[in-house]
Amino acid sequence: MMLEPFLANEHHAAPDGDFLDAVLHGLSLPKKSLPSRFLYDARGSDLFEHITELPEYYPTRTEIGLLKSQASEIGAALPSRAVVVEFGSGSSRKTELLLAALDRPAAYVPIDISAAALYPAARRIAQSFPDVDVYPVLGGFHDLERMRLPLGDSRLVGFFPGSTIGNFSQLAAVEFLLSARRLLGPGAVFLLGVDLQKPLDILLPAYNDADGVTAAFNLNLLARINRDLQGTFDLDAFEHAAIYNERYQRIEMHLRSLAAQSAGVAGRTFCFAAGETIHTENSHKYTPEVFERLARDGGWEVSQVFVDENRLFSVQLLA
Ligand code: AVI
Repeated sequence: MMLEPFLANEHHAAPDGDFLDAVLHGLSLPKKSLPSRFLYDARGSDLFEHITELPEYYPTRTEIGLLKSQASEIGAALPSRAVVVEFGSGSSRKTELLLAALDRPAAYVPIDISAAALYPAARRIAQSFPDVDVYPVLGGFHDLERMRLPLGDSRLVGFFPGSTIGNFSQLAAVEFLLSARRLLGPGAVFLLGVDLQKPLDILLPAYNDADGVTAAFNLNLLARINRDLQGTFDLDAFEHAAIYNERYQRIEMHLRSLAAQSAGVAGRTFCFAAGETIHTENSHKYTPEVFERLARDGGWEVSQVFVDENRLFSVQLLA
């Protein structure tokens, strides 16, 4: 049954002013950078979906493989009659696998900032699982403090697949885990996808695929500035770059200026030296030990870790 939509912190639904402020600020910094959440407009979300199907991009298929092959172990580790709360639920593709693994799940609460993704996915889940009550929540997960889940004292299971936690700085990841702990309440458990460290010959192509889909995804940020903020970026004068930062143990995506040039945004002009970059995304890769410490700082203990046979990706159960 799909229940009436529940609106939480609507103001987090990325108003246009938010994008303009972030771009003007990020391009004024000594090291230019833009928040990765702006990669996901309608075109960016389509390109990301395409990325998840690329042969080089191992995380999605490995995580789906884990949720399928270890479904009975995962189901056995989670409570019966659970209420599943998914953060940044998007298309809810992996949710069906989790709900199918659970013993008589009671309800599903998808939380997403995009109404266009949230409601169709909520309707699909409600149809596929008629015994599960579905409460879609329109809101961002950056400010979980203000959310109140209308669920009484059910046993909650947080779900955050995809290794999106890797896109947060370690500080932001800890803050997110602490907020999730408060939102989900005592007795809750949290199932998260966490990408693992691995050799660079696997990692680098995953973020720089042969067909150039990741490059298009990254460059779409400049196209979006041109579209939405009267930008004048010459897209042919920038290239996609994905590098591994050893110190911070993360993939970084950048947009590199191929020449000395300038570009306008909403009437302001920004200058670029040849080779200068705009840093657009981090994707941290964890060892189980480092993630365990991070989880502890965020108020959780790792209780079980599910890993594929090639040790590419993990699904971590926190309690
Ligand atoms: C959404 N997130 C987990 C992806 C990642 O792997 O960090 C985003 C992405 N960026 C480039 N390719 C995929």
